[in-house]
Amino acid sequence: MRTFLCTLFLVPLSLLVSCSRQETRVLFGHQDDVVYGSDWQRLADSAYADTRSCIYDVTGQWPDLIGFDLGGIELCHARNLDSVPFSRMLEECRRQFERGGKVTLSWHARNPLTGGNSWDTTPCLAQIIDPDTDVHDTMQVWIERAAAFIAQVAALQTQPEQLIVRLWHEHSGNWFWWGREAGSAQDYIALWHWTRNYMNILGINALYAYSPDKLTLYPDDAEGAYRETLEWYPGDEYVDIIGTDCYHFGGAEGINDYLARAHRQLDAAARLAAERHKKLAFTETGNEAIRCPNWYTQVLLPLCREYPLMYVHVWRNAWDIPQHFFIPDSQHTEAQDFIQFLHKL
Ligand code: BMA
Repeated sequence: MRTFLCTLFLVPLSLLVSCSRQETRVLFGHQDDVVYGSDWQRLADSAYADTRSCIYDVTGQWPDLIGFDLGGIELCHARNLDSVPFSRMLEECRRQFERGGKVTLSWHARNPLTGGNSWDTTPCLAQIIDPDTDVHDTMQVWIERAAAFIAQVAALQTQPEQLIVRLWHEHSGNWFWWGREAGSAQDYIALWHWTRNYMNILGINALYAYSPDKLTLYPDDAEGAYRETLEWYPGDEYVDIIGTDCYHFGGAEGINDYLARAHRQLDAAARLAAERHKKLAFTETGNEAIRCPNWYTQVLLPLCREYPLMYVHVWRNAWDIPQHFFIPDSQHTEAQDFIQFLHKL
């Protein structure tokens, strides 16, 4: 009887513990996780009967979060800029939502003035937001096309808050046409509002993420980072998740530099998120080709533990670029470290 009572008492307790751990766990995301890896691809147009996953291959667990990019949707391309068919993306979003997972969408849109890619920094932002220009009309059509696809993804959700739409990311850098040097903060915010308002017109049910990258506009201290993060912030009604993108460069010698930049950016994002009652995320990070041993448990894990993150997301294991990968495959020397990292995250 005593054993029975103990068991009765213990079961709910253990359930409680496992529930709260689940709720507070930092989710881990990987770009294009289920459509290709460094040495495999599922890029045919047709839907596959089953799904392969980079994360599942190493850990036996499906990814919490998968990232996909919409670059190319603005021109009605059948595939995105990394050759992922949009039909397949939709199918994988459906499967991910049915497994209870989340999806994050980014958009490497082309330059609407030149037709060049996102990295064509020919200035166009001021014209885009001027309603009297042709570029504005082009952008309106592009936003409509992106929103129509996002609406299809959003409609596949099976649970609340499964879809995250990350608009106009890494604007604080100078590599995208919507970047900091392309126009004023007001121009950038106007583009954000326009895009987001159109998503509202379609009644899209999603969380919206704001994610600067390096912060170099003001003095290299905490206040400077916060000021820059705040100045381009689209506003409380437009944003649900405040994040930052920060990559590790340069192998083991780059650890200190990475940690310094990541702390400064995450501190600023965390402060703004706390003030505005928003969720916080490490929206992109990674060490390309995992060029230092135990990077996941020794560098990324302690960093993530310092912040109340909803998720941390790493970029793709490219099928098309050698050494452009961010999680190890099962044969890689860092596979065990990655598994440990996910257990402890
Ligand atoms: C970059 C690289 C590119 C890719 C782009 C969009 O960081 O991975 O090869 O085309 O993201 O996914």
